[in-house]
Amino acid sequence: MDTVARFEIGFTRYLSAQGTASPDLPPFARDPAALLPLYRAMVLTRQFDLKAIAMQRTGQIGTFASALGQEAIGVGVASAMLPDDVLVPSYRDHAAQFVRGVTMTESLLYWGGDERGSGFAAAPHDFGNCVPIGTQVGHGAGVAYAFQLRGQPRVAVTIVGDGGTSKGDFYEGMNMAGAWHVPLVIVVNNNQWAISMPRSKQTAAQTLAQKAIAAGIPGEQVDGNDVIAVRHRVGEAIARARAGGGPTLIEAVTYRLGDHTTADDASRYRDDAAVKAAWAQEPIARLRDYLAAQGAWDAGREEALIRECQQAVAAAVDAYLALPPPDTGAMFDCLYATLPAALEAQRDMARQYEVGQANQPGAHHG
Ligand SMILES: Cc1ncc(C[n+]2csc(CCOP(=O)(O)OP(=O)(O)O)c2C)c(N)n1
Ligand SMILES: [Mg+2]
Repeated sequence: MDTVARFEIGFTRYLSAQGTASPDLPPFARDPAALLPLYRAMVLTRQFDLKAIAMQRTGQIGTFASALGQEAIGVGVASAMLPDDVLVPSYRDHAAQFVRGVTMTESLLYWGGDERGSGFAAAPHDFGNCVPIGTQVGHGAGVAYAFQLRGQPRVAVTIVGDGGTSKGDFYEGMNMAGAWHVPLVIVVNNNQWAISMPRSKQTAAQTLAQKAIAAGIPGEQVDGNDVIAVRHRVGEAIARARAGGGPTLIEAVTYRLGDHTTADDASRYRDDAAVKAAWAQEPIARLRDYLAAQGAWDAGREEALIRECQQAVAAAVDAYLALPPPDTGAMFDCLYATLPAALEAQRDMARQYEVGQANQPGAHHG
């Protein structure tokens, strides 16, 4: 048999788990001071996650999906984008959203079940959170196709989970992006789990990056716990897409250190030892160690940063709690261009139960 094609999957890491850097750092990362905003964004996300989980536990928001351990993916991806690019996220991408200018208050509104949490003042073209697994890849391909048709030098960036790559939507979206040669970057957050389903049981493929090969587009892996690698490789893919070079798939290898969401208890299906081992790889400590070794960080600055982030989170929570409730009709407004009659009836009924509504059924003393 002759060989008609040959493929390879590359892997990029600059920052080791011990916080040492390889000598060939990309230009943006050569000045440690330039890495401080990335570090801050990761720390802020972690502080936000802690608070959001506490808020779910006390009934102030609904179910919440933490990004614990995966902060480098969101921060690396979003910091490689231009403001005019469009982020098409999953539900675990608030690290990326915050870098894009989405506020923590908007994120809390989303998790509080409020429609106002799906529109972002500072990133008006970015998509809202996508909960159906993998469908955002098709949305991203469509956005990128629109950019191509309009001749705009913009790039769509979508983030999908490892589990999402087992879905038809993923293959279909990626296939169209390849066939149309559109400016789309697909980032796979391979956090090793799709709720309780481990990566090993989701696919027989050796890497998730190689799924790109079938779509005729470049696929590669990066260490998803190395913010420098994520930012650099995603940046290269974005630059290529912007220049007309078509889509790329980047698999960022990381680990979901927390539960799937606040509705999950991961201790029921996974080993403490594996989680402990994964903590030794996590993204924030390695960048902190690197910055400290460069003389760009110390305990005093760490303490001040944590305090500053906690204050920013607290202010966002205050703003969230102070907002008057949305209009009762709002939850129906964004569903259809024209609301079907059955939902119209539900909306009318919901209005009758509005707090403060004089003719509320059950408001006998009104
Ligand atoms: C179409 C669809 N099927 C099933 C679900 C239920 N579900 C929610 S999260 C999840 C696992 C997703 O895993 P992964 O893509 O790896 O993302 P992660 O949660 O790890 O970020 C599933 C199956 C869903 N939301 N959408
Ligand atoms: Mg996953």
